Amino acid sequence: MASLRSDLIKDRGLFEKVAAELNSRTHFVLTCHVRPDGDAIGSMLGLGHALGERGKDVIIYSEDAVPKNLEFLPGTGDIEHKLPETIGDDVVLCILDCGEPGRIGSKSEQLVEQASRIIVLDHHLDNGAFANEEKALAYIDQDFFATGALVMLLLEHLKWPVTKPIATCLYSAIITDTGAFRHSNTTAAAFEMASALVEAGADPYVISNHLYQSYPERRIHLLGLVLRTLEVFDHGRVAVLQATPEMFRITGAVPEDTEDFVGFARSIDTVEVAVFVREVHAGHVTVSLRSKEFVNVARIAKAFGGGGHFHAAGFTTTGNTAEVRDAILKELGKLYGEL
Ligand SMILES: [Mn+2]
Repeated sequence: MASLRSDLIKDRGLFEKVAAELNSRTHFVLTCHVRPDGDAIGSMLGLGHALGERGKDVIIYSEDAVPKNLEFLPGTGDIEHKLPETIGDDVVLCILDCGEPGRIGSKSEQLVEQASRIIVLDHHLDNGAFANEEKALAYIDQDFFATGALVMLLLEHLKWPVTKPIATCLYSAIITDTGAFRHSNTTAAAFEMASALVEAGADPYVISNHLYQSYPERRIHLLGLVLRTLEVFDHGRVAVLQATPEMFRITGAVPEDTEDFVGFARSIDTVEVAVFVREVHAGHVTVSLRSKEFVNVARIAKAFGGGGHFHAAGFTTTGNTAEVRDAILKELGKLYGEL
């Protein structure tokens, strides 16, 4: 039986070109998008370990710090957060989980200019940012559930061994981007590849404990206060949670502590649209929006200058939490009527 995962490669020619470059070149700079997540860090480190084990010279660069719950991934201590003036001659720049140079951060122009070759491995919507860049090979396919999966297929194609550190990084990438196999992108191939990574040494229990069971206590104190703000509208179709500056002050929590709070609003059976309104400093509000089926929350976010995907979007604005909540409900009514 053909492997489910080899069916994922649609552009064999491009895929093989990318693999050949990884194989033949010796100097690499690996990077990913700002505010990196498990797929960005996991795919970058997974590829970094593999290249390093082939004796290649690898710099791993992320403008932003590694989130606390990802610090366990092998190699995070070697990630550079400052870039030297020049990255050297004949360097291949590999951009992972990011198809837009601007999303690398403030050093994107320097990196793109100084690289002699650019490899883009990504699964976000391709806006053609590298289409006219002659030195770029951009393998971008939205049907991939994680960039880490694309990295794994390249390593298999090259017959490079998937060691335990590589397996740990790539498994974490897949877990993160499939929402631990709960998102709509979860396929049989995702399970097949995760299974192969567990065989190669990834420990699902240890990794899940790091990813989902290692929060600071203050997060749960903040969550307690936030859950008490729950309001539902439109016969339970819309749920809103809020965090005020006072809640952050009382609990000592920081913005990162609110990761996926919107998921608690979304988890109500009747809910179609979930809203989390976060005001860390008075007057500055960040909003997370989620939907389950038919509401395109990116349209709502766009009305406030933000963006995102159909089922997950967000924006920042000014005002207090109550004002912003009212404005969102009004916009939702304008776009969809009563849900
Ligand atoms: Mn990703």
